[in-house]
Amino acid sequence: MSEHPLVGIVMGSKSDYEVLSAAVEILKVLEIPHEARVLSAHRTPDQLLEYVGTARERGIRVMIAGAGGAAHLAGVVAAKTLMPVLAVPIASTPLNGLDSLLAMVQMPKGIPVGTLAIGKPGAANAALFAAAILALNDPALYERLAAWRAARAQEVLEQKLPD
Ligand code: RP5
Repeated sequence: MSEHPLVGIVMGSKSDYEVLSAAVEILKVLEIPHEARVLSAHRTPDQLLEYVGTARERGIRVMIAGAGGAAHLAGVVAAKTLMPVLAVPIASTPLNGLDSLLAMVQMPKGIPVGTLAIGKPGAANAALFAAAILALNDPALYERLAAWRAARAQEVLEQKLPD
């Protein structure tokens, strides 16, 4: 997106994008400027810290971090910023994301990470959570988010069961 991004998405590997794309789709629908980067807490720690350390001054207001395995990415991001950090556990190991979920949700007291569900539902909800945070100070976004919710409700009401 050309407008300056409000949401920064980081993921530990390009392989995580299949899941994080669910967040990108929601941000696009809600017209929230965003950017996405592949940055790993253990493979590119210096570049990750540089990115997070300069995010706020570049206008980013919420971070989304998705990773699999030991999944320390969100915790490292949260260690480097006071912005809200939303974590998406990714099922990329034989433990099916439970490893990532526990790593993210069990952050020690003092450095919070808001952990969503494993996989695409969590990625979509991370984007919706980011939208809710940004909507606190953006009435137009609040209206778009309300319309999105209303559309989902309408979808349910229009569902028909077989006779
Ligand atoms: C983690 O290791 C990444 O977040 C990814 O979920 C997982 C596997 O990475 P690749 O081997 O696909 O690069 O760091």
